[in-house]
Amino acid sequence: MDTITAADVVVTSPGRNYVSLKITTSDGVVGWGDATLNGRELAVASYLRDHVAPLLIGRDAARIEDTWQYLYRGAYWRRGPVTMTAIGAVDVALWDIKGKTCGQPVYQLLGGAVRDRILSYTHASGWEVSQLLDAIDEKRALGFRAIRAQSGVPGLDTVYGVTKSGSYEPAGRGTAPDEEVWDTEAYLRHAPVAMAAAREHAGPELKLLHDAHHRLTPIQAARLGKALEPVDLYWLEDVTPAENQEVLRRIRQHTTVPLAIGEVFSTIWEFQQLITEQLIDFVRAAVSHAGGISHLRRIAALAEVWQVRLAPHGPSDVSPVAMGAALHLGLATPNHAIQEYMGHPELAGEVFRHAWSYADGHLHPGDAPGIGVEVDEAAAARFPYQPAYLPVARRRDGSVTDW
Ligand code: GCO
Ligand code: MG
Repeated sequence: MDTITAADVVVTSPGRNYVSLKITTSDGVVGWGDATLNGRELAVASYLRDHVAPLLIGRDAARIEDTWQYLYRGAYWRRGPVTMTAIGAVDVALWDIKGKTCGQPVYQLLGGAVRDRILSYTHASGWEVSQLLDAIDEKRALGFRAIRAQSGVPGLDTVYGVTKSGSYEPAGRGTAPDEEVWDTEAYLRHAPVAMAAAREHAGPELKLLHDAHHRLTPIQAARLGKALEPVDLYWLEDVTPAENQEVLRRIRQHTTVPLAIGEVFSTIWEFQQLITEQLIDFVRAAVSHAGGISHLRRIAALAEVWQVRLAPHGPSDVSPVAMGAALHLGLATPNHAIQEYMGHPELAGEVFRHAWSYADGHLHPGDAPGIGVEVDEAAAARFPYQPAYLPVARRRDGSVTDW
């Protein structure tokens, strides 16, 4: 029996913070998992170090499902992003170990490839609409056939997903979050104009996506969906906070725009109503935040029954380890639709070496045994943790709203 002999947490900040879990076995096999939770990194690091690592020592590394059940059902206080990210890291590290032990890429252990490559989308943003159109051209020149378009909003100084210059990164370094002013009405006036310009510029074939980032009430979401119907979006993302899943029924009554939701959800139970009532078209959970490959695979299987498709979250805060895991799952999952690929800071390339690759608008996990992503611990040590937070948004009257 190959038992777990060590479980170590590596926190590093090559351009942004990442938390990785390293599991070592008695046979000397090392598996890596991603435990990054943007702006709450040290909570997951502590959960793993203080409450999970001691329980893993001596366990059979091959028993991935039993370990998942032990950490989920065995903890009375379960669910929630911190717990599920910690479990996800253990799960991915154990799949990595199983793949390395068998000498197979993980997608082979999941039943083998059902597609040759994975369609990916990236981000294009511009403060002015003309800058957005240039950004779309740049991304198309890199081969992308699916692009998420975001633009600035007249009258606002900061807008989710867009910078006035340089590249966009949601988390800001510092010991407290930046505060932004948000105006939903201004956004609702401008977003349809910007997206119509993007469609007119790009022509009919480009898959265009847009992220409303949880800011709308149900009736505002319905109106935006209707207004965007002529744009023929591939999806409209996170229209409402969606904690109240009932409200999606109202939105569906008014618009046929495809809806994508779930990057902040971490269990199948949070998706249950959304999927079984066909209130969404795409499940956006990340491998790292939704309990790893073992759990996201179950969410995908439930979604398949209801013709809902999987489209995992893949911003810069999903580390190259979780990106690799998502690609193994995507290659082997029939109802996988598309993988978000925002990219990582350049310095992250010094810490994470990955077998997965991008070419011509598509991603592939590669054929290295396991997940195919290794963490260089010496390089990681050169980039110590730096406090960073996602912004907080306030309305014009000063009250806090959803970011
Ligand atoms: C996306 C997301 C991200 C999140 C970020 C928060 O669709 O990629 O909305 O940009 O804001 O991952 O940590
Ligand atoms: Mg999003």
